[in-house]
Amino acid sequence: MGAGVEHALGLPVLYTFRRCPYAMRARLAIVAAGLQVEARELVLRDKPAHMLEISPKGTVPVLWLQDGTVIDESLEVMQWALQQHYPDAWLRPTAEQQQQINAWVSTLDGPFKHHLDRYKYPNRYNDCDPLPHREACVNMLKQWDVQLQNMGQTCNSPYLLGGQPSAADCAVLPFVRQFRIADEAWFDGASGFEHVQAWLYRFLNSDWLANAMPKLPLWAPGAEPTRFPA
Ligand SMILES: N[C@@H](CCC(=O)N[C@@H](CS)C(=O)NCC(=O)O)C(=O)O
Repeated sequence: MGAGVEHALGLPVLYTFRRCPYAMRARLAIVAAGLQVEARELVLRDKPAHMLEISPKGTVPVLWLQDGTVIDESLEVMQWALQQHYPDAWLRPTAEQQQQINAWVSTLDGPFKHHLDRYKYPNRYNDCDPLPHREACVNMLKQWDVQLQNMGQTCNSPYLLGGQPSAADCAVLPFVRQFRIADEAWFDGASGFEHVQAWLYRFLNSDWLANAMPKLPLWAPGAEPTRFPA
């Protein structure tokens, strides 16, 4: 291990990139659980050697616990955070609901992300027309729209699994937010997924999201450690 990379604050270390939806998923769960970590903000084109040493696959988020355990999948970081402290105001999924969450996560991390990248960054791909990819994302948004519509029959502010937030909202939110950012005016004026729009706007105005999205200084070995949340 190189110098200046140890757990300087006595807290777990989170390698993170502000805009990455997977890292956002991890930060949202850490905030919801009321935990604190040392956040090491990076840029993807210049990943810290220590991060690559503990997680050679080179994706964020990476959580490095004080006992040396490495958790380098966003869903597992989310589960770790919720195991430390389950938020009082959150719904606890039944086994059946957990299966539903897992299915949604597979959709997000698989086809949704595939089409989102091609919609948002068509220039990175050969001969890529973004609009069919936007349409493919919309078709997936519509399944969450039906779900939110059904949940809204019993409460005024529906979340994906009922009247309270859960890991489902935490996992889905960063991706829907990123989909909107690709063309905010289009998203805000689009029809066919109004329940998803209303659900997203509630989060966009929430302290939860604001607290999970601070602008952090770039980390380098030996840098002043940054607490997250502050
Ligand atoms: N399955 C991983 C995926 C994480 C992922 O792909 N993160 C992207 C950033 S959004 C990344 O680090 N990509 C590496 C790179 O672009 O070099 C997870 O859920 O944590």
